Amino acid sequence: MPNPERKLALTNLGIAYTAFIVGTLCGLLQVFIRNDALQLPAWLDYYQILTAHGVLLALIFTTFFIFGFFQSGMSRTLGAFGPKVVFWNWVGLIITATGTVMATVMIVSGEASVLYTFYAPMMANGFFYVGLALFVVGTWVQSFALAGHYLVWRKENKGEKSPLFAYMTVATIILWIIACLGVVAAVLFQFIPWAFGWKESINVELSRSLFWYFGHPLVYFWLLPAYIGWYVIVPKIIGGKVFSDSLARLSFILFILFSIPVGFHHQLTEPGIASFWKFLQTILTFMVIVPSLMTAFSMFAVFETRGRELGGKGLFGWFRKLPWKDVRFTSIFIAMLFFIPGGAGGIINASFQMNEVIHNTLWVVGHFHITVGTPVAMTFFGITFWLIPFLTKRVFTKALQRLALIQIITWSIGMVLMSTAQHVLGLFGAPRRTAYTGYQHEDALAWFEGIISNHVTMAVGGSILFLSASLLIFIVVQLAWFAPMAESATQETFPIAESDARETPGILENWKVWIGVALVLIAVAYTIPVADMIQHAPPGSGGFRTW
Ligand code: HEM
Ligand SMILES: [Cu+2]
Repeated sequence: MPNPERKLALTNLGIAYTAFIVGTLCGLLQVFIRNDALQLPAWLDYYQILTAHGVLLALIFTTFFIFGFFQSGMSRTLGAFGPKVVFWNWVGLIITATGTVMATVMIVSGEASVLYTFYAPMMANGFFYVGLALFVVGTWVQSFALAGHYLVWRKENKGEKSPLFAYMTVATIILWIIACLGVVAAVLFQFIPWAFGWKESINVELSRSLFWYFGHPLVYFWLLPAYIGWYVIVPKIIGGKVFSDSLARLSFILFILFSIPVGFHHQLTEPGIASFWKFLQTILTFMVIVPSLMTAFSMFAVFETRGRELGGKGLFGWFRKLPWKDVRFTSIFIAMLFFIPGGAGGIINASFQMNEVIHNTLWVVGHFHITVGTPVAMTFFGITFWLIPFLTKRVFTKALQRLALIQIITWSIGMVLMSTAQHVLGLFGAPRRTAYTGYQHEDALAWFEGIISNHVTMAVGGSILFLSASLLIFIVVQLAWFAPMAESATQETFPIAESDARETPGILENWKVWIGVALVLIAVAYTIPVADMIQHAPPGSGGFRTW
């Protein structure tokens, strides 16, 4: 791979892992503060740390990692970038980084403790929102640069289907751009004028709905790149092939269609949205189970086929034949296992009535640590183990591989402890996003008398997690600067599985059709309720600083 792409991708990954270590340190502080084991100095606030944790991990770590992964994969599968593609990727990266710095400075200086969902009427310093806007615009520029590279390839290869990696990248980019329209509208037309004092009040309901129009597909923006790892990378690592090219492409299309018109499932307890629209969006939410199970099915089909090729006999003999010692595979396999309870929990969250039980409790925190915090994050770790050495032309040595295995195992143990405790505490009723847990009340104190739900489990889990995160950073630094140089850097160390696209229907790559269908679904799910929110808007709210 040419050096410009290597530099681009490494810069993105470097920023991602810087955000990662600071973000996980905040996580460590949180578990101790919540348990009253740590008192913060007067100049530091729990909600400031929690905002940093959410923004650094859920927005910054994920996004920078994803673009680094996309840039390297697009160059690997479609060929070297032209000078324009390289230039615009840099422009986008610099804008994204500028936005990141701006938002981070605001959080650190205590001007924006509004949590990563920045719900109105809490009001941060206007420059926090400007930072967010720049962040999104920068990702768009990088997205358009990658889409441009893809379009050039298609022009030069008329009639051919694009490589699966590139196809999936374009699908993810389309999802991201459509999703961001909501948050960009809210930030530009509502938050910025309001925070700078040009407008006195904000339509709270509308701002939250625009946020969640973005916030739900955001989780698919994290998940789809992980799925690229599952569909395209893992089969090659274990020596197999993509199970079905058309199934893989169809599942990505379905994710675009069913992940956007569903944001109301985060607002089920909010007044001001008629239950009919909540119900409609709940049904659309459940449609996403279809491509999710398609993904699970095809992954296990790949595993079983390969295990049998390697001589596995009987019902489960193939399972033992899989290359468990290869941490590039084991990491992602464990990530998939975490997604089973993660996905099941998601169905509970999205269910109209059951949401009532878990809404805003620690259950939700338990949920997203076994969805984005492990299946997505650990897939990214697994990709990091070969991607950084590929980019730096170094060797992922045996010693580092052993450390990586320890890292994966400790992350899993820490997460099982922390997330199970959070799920259980949430069922008892413990709220999320609070700096304290006891409320000086015996009922609340009784939550912590269980084996899992005591004060210690979450803190022990969180501490193991932070140790694991530090170990990961040690491995990343070794792979970036200190591991021995490879004698010959081959494309092979960037695993891309063979995928037979001959039978794949051409319509799956007709983006106009799918963007059209997505927009129709969005219009059906949102037009009337959003028009309602604007037409029958209450007086609106001024800004509040709750910290
Ligand atoms: C060392 C590892 C980690 C620890 C100890 C940790 C701990 C926590 C805790 C205790 C909370 C809940 C705080 C509260 O509601 O009061 C939380 C929230 C959160 N965590 Fe983590 N976490 C870790 C890693 C991650 C990772 C890797 C991600 C995502 C990639 C993540 C994403 C989030 C998000 C989005 C929130 C919600 C923030 C909010 O409510 O505004 N965490 N974390
Ligand atoms: Cu959602």
